[in-house]
Amino acid sequence: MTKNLVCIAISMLSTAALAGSLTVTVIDKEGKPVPDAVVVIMPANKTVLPKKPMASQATVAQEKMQFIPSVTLVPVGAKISFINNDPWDHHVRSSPAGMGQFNTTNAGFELRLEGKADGKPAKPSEVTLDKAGVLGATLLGCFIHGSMRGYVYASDSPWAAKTGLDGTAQFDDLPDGAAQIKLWQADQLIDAPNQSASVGTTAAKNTFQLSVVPRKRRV
Ligand SMILES: [Cu+2]
Repeated sequence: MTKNLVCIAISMLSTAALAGSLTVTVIDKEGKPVPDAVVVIMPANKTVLPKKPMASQATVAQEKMQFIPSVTLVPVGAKISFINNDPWDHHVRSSPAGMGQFNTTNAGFELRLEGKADGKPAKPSEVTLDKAGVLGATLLGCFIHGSMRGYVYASDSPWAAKTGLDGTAQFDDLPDGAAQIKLWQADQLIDAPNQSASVGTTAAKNTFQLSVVPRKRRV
């Protein structure tokens, strides 16, 4: 009986230590919510991991001259499958996003993706993001279709999320204590400075405001 009570007490304690919630809101220069921004939390306590880890595999489809999703968030070391669902070919290439444009000196990946034949499943091509320098944002483009733009963001912190349509990213089981918050958004050329948060019994809220209004995606 006593032993059981101790067990319950301990489990309540450990739940409390993991109950820190943090909401990060991203708004643009005009105060409107920004979806598809990547929020990375770096807690001072690195021993606690999320209950639901990020998937180490993701799929980026090419459909109607777009990368879907336009921003893919994965942990470093993840595998990405590229699937061409268009009937025409794509020639996907990558470049560190901070460079602003593609150039020939960077050693990104290149994938020739054949158009999907009628009635047949598209063949996926896989890339593993295990190279040094893959951390952060990678710009995806296409040699054939210059308008195609997409991003893959590789996070080395297990605590990372994309903002939803309401511009928020919600973290519910962060370890208590200090944390740094890093923001990345495709149209924000100069990264906003990191913010500090204090995760604890009261729900923490942080807001980032971009210095730009993100371009609307071509539909
Ligand atoms: Cu293309």
